[in-house]
Amino acid sequence: MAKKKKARVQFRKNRGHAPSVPDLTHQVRTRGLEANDAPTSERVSGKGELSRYRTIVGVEEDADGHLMRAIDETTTLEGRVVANRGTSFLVQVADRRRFDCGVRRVVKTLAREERNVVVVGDQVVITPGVESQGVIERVNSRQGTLSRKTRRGEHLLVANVDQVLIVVAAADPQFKPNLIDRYLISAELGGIRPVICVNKVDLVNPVRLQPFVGLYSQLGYDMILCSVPDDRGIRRLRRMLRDRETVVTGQSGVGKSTLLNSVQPGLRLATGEITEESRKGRHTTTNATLLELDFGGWVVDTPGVRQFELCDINRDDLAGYFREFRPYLSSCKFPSCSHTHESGCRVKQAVDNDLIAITRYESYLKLWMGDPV
Ligand SMILES: Nc1nc2c(ncn2[C@@H]2O[C@H](COP(=O)(O)OP(=O)(O)O)[C@@H](O)[C@H]2O)c(=O)[nH]1
Ligand SMILES: [Mg+2]
Ligand SMILES: [Zn+2]
Repeated sequence: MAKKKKARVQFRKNRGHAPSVPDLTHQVRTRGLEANDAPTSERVSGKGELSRYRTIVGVEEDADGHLMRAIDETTTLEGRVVANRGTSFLVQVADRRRFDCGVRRVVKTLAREERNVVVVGDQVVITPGVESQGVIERVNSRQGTLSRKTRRGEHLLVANVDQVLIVVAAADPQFKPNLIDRYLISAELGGIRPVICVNKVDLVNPVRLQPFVGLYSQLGYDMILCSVPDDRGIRRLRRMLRDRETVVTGQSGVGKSTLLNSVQPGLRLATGEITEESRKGRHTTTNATLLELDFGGWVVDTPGVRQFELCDINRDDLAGYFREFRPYLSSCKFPSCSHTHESGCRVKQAVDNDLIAITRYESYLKLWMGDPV
């Protein structure tokens, strides 16, 4: 450990910018400390040397907090938080071993807010211990997150996801286009690409779905029609999940687990059980679980989160989340138009002229009034 300390003192003598921490630790490990002992001019012995040198010198300039944790790569492992166990986190490392990890106190201290210090999906660095125990030493910065608003603030459900698979059923439970719109807004809020999956198409006459497929495709959303018994859409679904990090969301009973099992039988997710508890909406666990796909990528199952709450969305901003409303929003007669009852409302005119689908406008009204869908 003394060695590491010395390295840090040496870094402070230098100036410049480091692109990232891993480069630093790599340097320390492969070249030892001699790189820092020599004066600048002597290190610049070629282009490669120059860039490598720069990699080292900037370390203290990065005020990100990350550098404060000079992590010894020889004793740590990179991993992914796959589940939250309440007081600890399950972390999977590259060789698929899993460790039950606590969180180093300094990580909590460096975190901006205590609620979301570590969340499922985080890329972390751990020190493995005995008997599959470990300690989370660092949480890498997050790319895409999905959160739920609660009275106590934002609660991150999952980090580092690229897309949301919105699953609805063509029937059983009843097809609800309004629910799709609600999920689409959640995805837009989180900055995550939505994909709409209509499952159980074997239960209806496909002609009935045509208007909805047409509508959402025209709006530019990716849509996929599936039926597990008919093996319809499954191959395409697999392609859409490959090498991506996908959150699967949708009402209970629409077939999320069944779909995932047919995409990858090895997952063996429990299906069909609509427990008394979930019927009554008494699910207390909102913890996401990450499942790794054999063909590349991850899917996130979010039990107990039947719909993302939207209580924090400002009514005035709501219309902007309906992408086809946007061209009309600035030309309503009243600048503060709510597009619900006003005269001279361009949005309502567009609905009358079939330029905006009535079902989408209905969704808007429901959300505007704060109705449950
Ligand atoms: N007819 C039909 N039934 C399905 C299909 N997919 C799932 N189911 C059934 O729907 C029920 C609920 O499925 P499940 O996967 O548990 O839904 P989840 O709650 O969304 O995970 C189960 O009885 C499944 O067998 C499908 O494509 N067609
Ligand atoms: Mg399920
Ligand atoms: Zn208006």
